[in-house]
Amino acid sequence: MKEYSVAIVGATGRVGQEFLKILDERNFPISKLSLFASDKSAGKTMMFRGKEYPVYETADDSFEGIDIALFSAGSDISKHFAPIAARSGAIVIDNSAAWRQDPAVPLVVPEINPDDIAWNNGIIANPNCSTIQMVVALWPLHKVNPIKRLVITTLQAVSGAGLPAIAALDKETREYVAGEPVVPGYFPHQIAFNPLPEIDVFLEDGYTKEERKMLDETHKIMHAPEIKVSATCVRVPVFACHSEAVSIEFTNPITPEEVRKLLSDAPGVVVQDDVKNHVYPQAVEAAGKDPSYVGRIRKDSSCDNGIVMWVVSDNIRKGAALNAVQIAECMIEKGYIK
Ligand code: L14
Repeated sequence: MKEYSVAIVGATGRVGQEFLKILDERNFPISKLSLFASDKSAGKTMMFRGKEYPVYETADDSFEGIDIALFSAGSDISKHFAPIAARSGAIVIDNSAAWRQDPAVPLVVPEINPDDIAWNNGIIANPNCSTIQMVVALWPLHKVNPIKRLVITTLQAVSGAGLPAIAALDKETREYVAGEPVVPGYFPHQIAFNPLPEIDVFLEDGYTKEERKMLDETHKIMHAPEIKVSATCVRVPVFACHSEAVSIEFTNPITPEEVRKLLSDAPGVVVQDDVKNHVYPQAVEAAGKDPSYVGRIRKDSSCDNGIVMWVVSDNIRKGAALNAVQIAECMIEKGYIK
């Protein structure tokens, strides 16, 4: 099997760490691995397949000879380095929001729109975590019964905001349990025992940018700009996995049984729906796993042709590192990476 020279930009971050784990788990064919991060993390080392790798500061000349560059280091880094990497011949798969709405950049979930990869110019965008886990479960339904409207509430883990946010929830929880004053360690307010309806920046219309991404990215991935979307994205004191309540209005009637059947056959989706036995997706069970789990599938009592469901997935895996690695695998399979 052909092997590839792979670079990870943002290797020491939460998603970077998961990249290493997933590349190993999936036996990704790597001839050479290069790890990059900010100057703060340069000089550290990371283990991969039993070998120690140095972490270098990302620089303009970091990408010579690289076939695949997996980016997860924030939008500013991606804006600067992704075009440089692409120009030097690498395929960039970028986890940031920097390129997702660029008309020249495909935004891909392999279970949904793998064919969009074909028109890439060297950069492929990986969607937002909350959007990915939702659309893998919406697509099989939308294909048979077009979706008209979505109303979503997300409950998002602190891991999405990275290692300092994980440390903050841990620290604040210890302070609370010790009866000490809880000092906010990362978010604008205390996150321990306190949901915050604020993820990413606020926009003019009162929505946050995270909420806006769920609208824009759903449209682009599913090629369905007509779907109306309203989201409320909430940070909750949970370490891993985003949970989402999703209300879906369809064009035609649909029953919970049909939804269960369609989702049972859908790639990347696992139905966990047996409420009599208290079976439904839970963050603590989905952590570290690949699928998007769906349960609490029921008729929406507030409209015709409506379904409500509960969707849980590991935001660092399907929501970030896993989806990006699946894009790379898909590109290898289709022969897009020389
Ligand atoms: O657009 O939970 O990829 O703070 C990455 C961080 C989404 C939100 C993105 C978080 C963001 C996420």
